[in-house]
Amino acid sequence: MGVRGTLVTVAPTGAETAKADAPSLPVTLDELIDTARACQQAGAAVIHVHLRDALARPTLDVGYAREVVTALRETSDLIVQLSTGGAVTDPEADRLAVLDATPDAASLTCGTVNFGDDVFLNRWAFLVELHQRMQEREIVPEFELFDLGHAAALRRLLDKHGPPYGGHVHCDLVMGVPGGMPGTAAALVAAVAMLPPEATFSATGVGRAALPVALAALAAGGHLRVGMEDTLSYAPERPVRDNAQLVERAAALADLAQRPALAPSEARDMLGIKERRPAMAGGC
Ligand code: KMH
Ligand code: ZN
Repeated sequence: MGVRGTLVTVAPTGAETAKADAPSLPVTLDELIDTARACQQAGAAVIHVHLRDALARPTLDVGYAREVVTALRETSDLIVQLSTGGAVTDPEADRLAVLDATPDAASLTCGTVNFGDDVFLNRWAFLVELHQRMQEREIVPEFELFDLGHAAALRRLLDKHGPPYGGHVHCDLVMGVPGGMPGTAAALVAAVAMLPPEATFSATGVGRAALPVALAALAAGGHLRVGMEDTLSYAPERPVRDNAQLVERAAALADLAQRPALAPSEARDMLGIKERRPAMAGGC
C-alpha cells in the first residue's frame, strides 16, 4: 500500500444521535470549528461532516454546507469531507446537491443496507450519478462499505465508470450497523480481500465494535475512522468525553502499531485531494 502512517478520520456528529442524548455532540458551526481544531491537534487529518440545523436536526442545506466548508478550511488544515449519506429520510436530490458546496471530499455509499429499523437506500443509478458528479467536480470520494456486497458494487462502479478524481481509491468499512456486516476481525479480513487491489481502506466499528475494528484495521494495514457519529461510549459505563478523546485514542493505537497518524498534508497527497484553500491555491 506504500503509505507508512495512519490516516485518522473523525466523524464527529452523524445524523442519528440527538444533542440532548450527547451534550458534547458538535451541532453548531462554532462547535464544529472547535472540534476540528481539537481533533487536528489530536491527530486527525479528515473530518467527515454531517450538518445540523438551528434545532440540531440533520440538514443538507447547501448554503449552510458552503458556509461550513469555508469556515473549516479557514480554521483548520483538515480535509473537509461532506456526507452525501445524510439521514435515512433524505431524498436523493438533496444528497446529490451537497456536492454543490464543493468540499474536498465526500462519502459515497456503495449499496443499500438495513440500518437498524430503517433502510439506508443507495440505488445503483444513484451511485453512478454521485460518482460521475464527483469526477466532474474534482471531489475525492470515500467509498463507504456497510456490507460485503458493497465491495462488489464498488468494483463494478470503477469498471464501468472509471477511477475517481485523483485516481486513488479509498474506502471506509463501516462495521457493526445492525443490518450490515458485523464489527469483527473475520468480517474485516473478508471485506479487505474483496477491495480493488490498489485501494486503501479505513474502518470504523459502531458502538462496542469500535476497538475490535480499530485493532483489526491496523493489523490488516488499514486506516482509522473514529468519532461520535459511530461511538458514544469510551468504555463500559463511561460515555465519550468528546470527539478529540476518540482521536487521541486512535492516534495512540497508530503509534503502538508504529504507523503514526498522518498529518493533513500527507493525507492530501495520499488521497489526491485538490488544493482549494485560498492561501495555498495558485502556488507562490
Ligand atoms: N447516516 C447514515 C444513514 C454517510 O455519511 O455517507 C448514512 C451515513 C453515511 O452516515
Ligand atoms: Zn456519515
